[in-house]
Amino acid sequence: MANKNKYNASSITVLEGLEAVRERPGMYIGSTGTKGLNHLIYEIVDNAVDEHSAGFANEIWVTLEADGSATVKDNGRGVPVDMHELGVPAERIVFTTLHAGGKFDNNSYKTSGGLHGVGSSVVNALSTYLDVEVSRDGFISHDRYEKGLPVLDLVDGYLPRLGKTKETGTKINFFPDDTIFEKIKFKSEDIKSRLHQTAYLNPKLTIYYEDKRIDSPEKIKYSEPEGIVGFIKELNTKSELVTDIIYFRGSSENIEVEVAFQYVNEFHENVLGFCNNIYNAEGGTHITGFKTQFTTIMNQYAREIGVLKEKDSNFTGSDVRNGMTAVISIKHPNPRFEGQTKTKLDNPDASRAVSKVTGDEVVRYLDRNLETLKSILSCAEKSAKIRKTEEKTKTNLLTKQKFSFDSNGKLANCESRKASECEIFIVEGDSAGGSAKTARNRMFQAILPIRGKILNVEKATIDKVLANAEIKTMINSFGCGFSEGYGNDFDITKLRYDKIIIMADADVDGAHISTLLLTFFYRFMPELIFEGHVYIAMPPLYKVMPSKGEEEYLYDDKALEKYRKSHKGSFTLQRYKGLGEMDETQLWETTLNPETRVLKQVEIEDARLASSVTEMLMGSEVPPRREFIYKNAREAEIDA
Ligand code: TSJ
Repeated sequence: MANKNKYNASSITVLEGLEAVRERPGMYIGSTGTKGLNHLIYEIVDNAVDEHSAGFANEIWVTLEADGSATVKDNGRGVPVDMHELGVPAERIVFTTLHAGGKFDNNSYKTSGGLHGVGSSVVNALSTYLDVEVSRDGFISHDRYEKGLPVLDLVDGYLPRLGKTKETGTKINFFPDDTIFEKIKFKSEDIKSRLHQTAYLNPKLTIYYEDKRIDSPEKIKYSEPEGIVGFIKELNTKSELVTDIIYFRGSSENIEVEVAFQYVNEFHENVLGFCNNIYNAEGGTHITGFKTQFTTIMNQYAREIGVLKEKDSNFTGSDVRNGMTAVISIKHPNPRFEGQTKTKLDNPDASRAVSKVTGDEVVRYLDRNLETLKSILSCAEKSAKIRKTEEKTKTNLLTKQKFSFDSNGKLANCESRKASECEIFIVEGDSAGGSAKTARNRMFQAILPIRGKILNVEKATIDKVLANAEIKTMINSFGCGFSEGYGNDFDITKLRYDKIIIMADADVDGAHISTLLLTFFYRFMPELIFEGHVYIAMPPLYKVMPSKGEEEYLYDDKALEKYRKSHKGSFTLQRYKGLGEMDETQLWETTLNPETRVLKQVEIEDARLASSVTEMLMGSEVPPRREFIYKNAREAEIDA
């Protein structure tokens, strides 16, 4: 052992803790794919944001270094470096103890939520090295870890010092461990969008982003002094506005509540919840507190000004939110999360606090802004009207079309009735559908060919959606109904297939179809995505047949480039333009056979993204559309 300062009484537990992280990384960061990798940066940045929330840092620098490491720096007080329990500098507790924080920490709004906020020690455990520089008390103190363990000797009980300074702050540089992560290339688009979101949620914070991995480094300054009002502006940039942005804040039960919302001329709602700067994909008590209170208020107003008469029934919650874009951001001293992905806020006091502040402030605003009140109520009236006709349409459709299990015209069902082993492939085009029907294992694989482009459900009203032949067939094949703002008939326990696999060509049209299908699932059957039932088949782009050696399928241009570089000798290259070009054996090997195929499991962010870009994709401007699809169609993370 190189030195005696590295290990002491507490290091046994440290080793055990860090070993647990390295053995089961997914438990701590969600996955070992690109998403989990990016989480390392978010986790470190969240610490700097905490320092900002505590009132001490107003600038954060995030740099993706040319060598593949990441640097995060703030101008806060600097992590304490003085001796802590058992002769360890406090800084080492932060980086080696799971769930550190709280002990010597008087910041009451620690970001801790779900997979996030797991502690800098997790990042440390999953990095080949992590280097720390703390500027405080006049010195720059240095520390360094390898695979989570400290490698520097203390000097008279102090961390080694790199020099003197008048500044204060913390700087971390780390390199993700490539024996843990499938890939170690941070995804700039995801990181930028997360940093931008953080800037919206912290209007007094400036974040400097730089990507030095590319030839001409990209530098971006994220500063959003308008806060969540700016966030709403961005979310609504492409929409026709119906009201001004309504903004209010307040606090109750030691919880800070901040809300901004605006109505646009569209038939859906987009209500986003954040707790301590973390997005709550599954919503939670802050959202329900807002919704319940808002519905009550709007029904009271509607009766007061006579929009609803005595005999009329109340507006539903989704009526009064028809066209609403909202951001609800709360700061909670002790958040708890539940749900599939542990992103659903669970604290009952959050519901009460948001409800209280919303009750006071919305009434204060609308009493003074009658035009806005009328606009909102007219959105609600439109919604109620459509809802009532649609309720009829829906009952008609569903009663007329309760199909028996396999009487769906084009569905080639599988023989098994055990949902847990069954798969359904949604295949674009009749010819590919035909080949897939022959190639499949009919025991457990069903094929549903769909023709052309299914309806864009973001644009259509529900009766149009339900009248669409492809969509009707899908709903009936899956067997679990569907849910929409106007009622929920969805029952996931009735789902007939464990995997719903979208199979489309690896080209622009294919990407478009996938986007439309994801939008449909996201809007009408979101549980399918939440519970991980939706997949995208990743057919290969190429097959290489070397004069010596084994044939191989290659899934993107990068793989081909790599193959060209690493492969010596000649080879024949076959390029697949579409699924239709593969023979049955090839289709079986590359796309159908569970042993050899490549599938991407759809995550809720993919679907949200699909939903928000559908409009862009459907628009008439051709250039951005192509660019988007090309960029995203093949960047997908592949889970073999
Ligand atoms: F910058 C950064 F993102 F890399 C980063 C900053 C990473 C990590 C793991 C921590 C921090 C960080 C921590 N910035 N600022 C702090 N502040 C403290 O840890 C701190 C400082 C002073 C006191 C105090 O009570 O005097 C308490 C705390 C928690």
